[in-house]
This record gives sequence, C-alpha cells and structure tokens, in this order.
Amino acid sequence: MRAFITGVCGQDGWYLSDFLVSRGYEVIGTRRGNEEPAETPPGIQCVYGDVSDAMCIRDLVDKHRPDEIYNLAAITHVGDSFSAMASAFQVNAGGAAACLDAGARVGAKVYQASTSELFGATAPPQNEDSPMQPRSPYACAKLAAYWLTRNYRDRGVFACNGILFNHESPRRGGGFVTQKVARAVAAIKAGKQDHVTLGNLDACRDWGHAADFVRAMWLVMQQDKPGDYVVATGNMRSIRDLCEVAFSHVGLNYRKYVRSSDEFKRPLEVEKLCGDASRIRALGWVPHIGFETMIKEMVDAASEQ
Ligand code: G4F
Repeated sequence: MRAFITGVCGQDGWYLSDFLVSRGYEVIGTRRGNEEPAETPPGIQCVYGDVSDAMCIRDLVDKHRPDEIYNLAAITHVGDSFSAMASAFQVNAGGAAACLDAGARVGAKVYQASTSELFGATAPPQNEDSPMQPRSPYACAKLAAYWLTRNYRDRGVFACNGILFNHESPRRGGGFVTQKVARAVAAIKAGKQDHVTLGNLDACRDWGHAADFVRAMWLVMQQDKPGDYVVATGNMRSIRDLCEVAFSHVGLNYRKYVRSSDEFKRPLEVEKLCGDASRIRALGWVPHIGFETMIKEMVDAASEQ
C-alpha cells in the first residue's frame, strides 16, 4: 500500500508516517520549503509540496498514485487565524479541495483532518450529529473542508472526515497551550524563567495523545464504507488542570507561576470541548495514553532539551 501525507513534518504527520511505515506502507509526504524542523520522518520519501497550490498536489498525486491520501497540512493555530484569515482559507479549505480533486482523479481514498473546533459554541458532549457552530476563521475554513469532503463522498469518492479533538505529544508546536506550559515548567524548574503568561485559564479541552489518534485516522480508512468519525478521549480538563498536572510533576505549585493576560485571549473563544467517540470506539479504537501520562511525558521531554 502507498500513502500520501500532506504536512508530513507536523506532529500528526510524524506519528502517522511512523505508524504506516511500521505496517509496511510506502509513504510519500509533502512539506513546504521553509518548514521547521529541518529533519523529516524516517523511512519515508519527503517531497516539496504546498496544498494551497492545487496543480502541485495534482501533479504529485498523478505521479505517485497513492492508495490513500491523508490531508494533514493546515494552518493549525486557531488564535493566529484571526489575523491570517485569507491564508487560513487558502490552506485549510483550498488544501482539502486540492487533495479531494487529486484523489478523485486516481481513485485514492482521502482522509480529511477535520477538528472539534467545528463544534465551536455547541455544548459538550459533541458527536458526529452535534450542530457545527465554528468560532474562528480557522474553524470556518475547516468547516468548508468538512463539507467538501462530504460532497465528494456523495459523488462516489471514498472520502472521510476524522473529527479529532485536541491531541498532543512532545512533538507539539510551542504555540499550543500544552507545549507552552510544558516548556515553561521546564524553564522555571531550571531557573531560566520566573513565570508564564497564558490567556483564558477556564477553557476546557478533551486532550488525547497524537500516537493514539493517528491509529484512528488509519482505521477510518480501512472500513468498507467511508464516513465521518469523532476521535476523542471523552475526558475534559481545564487549562488550570493542565497547569496543576504539569507544575506538580516537578514539585511546583502552578498558582505561583501562572499569569493570565488579554494578550493571549482570543476575540472569540471555544469554551468547552469534550467528545463522544462511540462511533469509532465501536470499530475497536481505544486511546491508551492518559492525560497525566502525556503531560508528564511532555514536561520530561522539554526538560531534556
Ligand atoms: O492549545 P490551543 O492553542 O489549541 P486549540 O485552540 O484548542 O486548537 C487545537 O486543537 C484543535 C482541535 O480541537 C485543532 F483543530 C487545532 O488545530 C489545534 O490543534 O488552545 C487550547 C485552549 C484554548 O481555549 C485557548 O484559548 O487553551 C487556551 N489558552 C489559554 N492560554 C491558550 C493560552 N492557548 C494558547 N495557544 N496559548 C495560551 O497562552
């Protein structure tokens, strides 16, 4: 089997390519020219490719003829999307269109990285039937991509939405709250920093581990029929809970070190996300790595850097 992964050097691309290579897949992955980190996942073929350039994606897919396409490339930072609306749409909606079009031409299955941000203002628990009320340019663009995926499916393409709730790991980018906290804990413990400033401490998320979630991506692509699946742990924690777990792991009381500032608050916030993943659990998917274990792993990894 041959898989084509866009955005292969991101957290999810890395874990997914590892998983697929371990299952004997040949993996071709795209990255943009100027992307960090400079290293690429082992055992794959990495090529230059920008999902906002539909012809580029079409040519690559025509050339490599994958069985499965995983569209993971995106502008992923929700907060940043408020000041980068056009590129959020170009990449997050346009990129999905490019992958669906390219996949349809060669008869490949297409996985679209959808997100719990689609639910936005809808109260938890959220499942595949919950109303979608996006609250950011990021989520509006992802909603367009979600519907394009469904439209292609209605046209006969094997196209799936994985509606993933937050998922983290030591490979998470430093702009996301879990990694920001993990790195701050490591720096404070080492005496290199005396506090960390965050935004909304009351927001709640359903955080899982990226290694568990990429197995779900693959699983939805192995079904007889294409569909949409929520992927989540079903446990919700606040930013304060996250701080408590991360700081207490190194023997510190977060209340002494965490500040909140409007600078890191968003013009519109998604207050509470917690997924009901019954549909994918019925296929046998279970998350193995719990919240505490994951946050401690991230703090330990940040401390070793
Ligand atoms: O870590 P975050 O930036 O992740 P967010 O916005 O939930 O989005 C992530 O998960 C989505 C899946 O649900 C993905 F679609 C998306 O691409 C991304 O991977 O923020 C989590 C929460 C927010 O409520 C935010 O307001 O943490 C709050 N927060 C509080 N202080 C902060 C901070 N977020 C960031 N990034 N930085 C802060 O200082």
